[in-house]
Amino acid sequence: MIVLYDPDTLLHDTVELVGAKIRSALESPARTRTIVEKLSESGEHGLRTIQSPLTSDDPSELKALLSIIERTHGREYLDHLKNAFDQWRAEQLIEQHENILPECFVYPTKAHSDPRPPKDLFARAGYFAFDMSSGIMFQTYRSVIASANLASESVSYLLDFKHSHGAPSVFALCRPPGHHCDGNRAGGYCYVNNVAVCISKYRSLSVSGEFARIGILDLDFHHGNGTQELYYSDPQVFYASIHGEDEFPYYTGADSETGAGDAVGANLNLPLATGSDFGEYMKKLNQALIALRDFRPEFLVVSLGFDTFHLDPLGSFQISTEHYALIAAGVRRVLADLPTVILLEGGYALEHLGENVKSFLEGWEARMRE
Ligand code: OKP
Ligand code: ZN
Repeated sequence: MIVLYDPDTLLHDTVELVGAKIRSALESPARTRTIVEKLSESGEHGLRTIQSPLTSDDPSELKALLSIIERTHGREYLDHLKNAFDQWRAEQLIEQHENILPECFVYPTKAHSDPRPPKDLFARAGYFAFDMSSGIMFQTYRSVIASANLASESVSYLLDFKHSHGAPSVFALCRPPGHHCDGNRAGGYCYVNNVAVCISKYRSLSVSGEFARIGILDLDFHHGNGTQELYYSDPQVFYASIHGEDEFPYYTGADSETGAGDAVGANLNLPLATGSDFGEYMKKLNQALIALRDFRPEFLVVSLGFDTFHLDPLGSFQISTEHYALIAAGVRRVLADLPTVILLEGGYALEHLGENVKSFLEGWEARMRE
């Protein structure tokens, strides 16, 4: 399988709050570094390095990517991601090596439901975020753009390979991840929704365009609240997620959330009790796969998190390295002829992340050779 990587995704390196302490964020450049190292040493996966449009000589590449991202994210939000750090520097609120963390968040009031962006820089950091796991440092924007570009490029690769035999698939080593953010809010280490980038790109390139039926399978330990929100009323997009029950992001992910309007029935949440084992996980996975197959999508995006691993610091399922091959083969068995883009989301057990990714890719490809 083709694996896409961009060294610019290593630049973002921020902090998070744990208790009352500020620590290096678990979502770190070392995650991608260890995966790339593992995949290069085995050599059997087609690792390709992509150049971010921010470092390209051709300005039309950046313009094209931004126009895809802007189908999901507001201009003002994107400008905030791009400029907030420099604005804080100009006002001497922060040192070059420091990080912006939001503090005051928008919350429901009886007076109004949709407040305008505030002028105050501290307030703006909170307006454009829903939690404190979305720090902004001086190179955050470069990684966010590189990550979104990998998502976008994965769709180009996929469509180029459509004539090759069997259903093509591409794996993008996105970082930062994307499934927690919606159009105007960062959170849960996410800034731009890479799944949405794939979908917009697919709609812009494919023959079926806006009429394409698209499936999303979210296998990260955490519910993809951002992705769910973006497609909640979209009857062309089916979102299925297996995630830890009552875990972060806490306010979404219940099985009662089934979609809105014409899209009722196109959202499937399968919360799973913390501590669940592989057998319990596979029951939910098969439910998700059958629902996706019955939706008859022509294109699939997998949000792939490895924080379902038994040693993950942020997850609590009992899944081991060998299980990832079985999970991948299971997906491939039920959704056999679907062109698929796989996007990296979470996974924080650094010492095992590389081998877990390898196991997944081996399971995926073994199934393809049958
Ligand atoms: C992102 B993804 C430590 C708590 C971290 C955020 C979890 C984000 C998970 N301060 N809270 O879905 O893997
Ligand atoms: Zn996660």
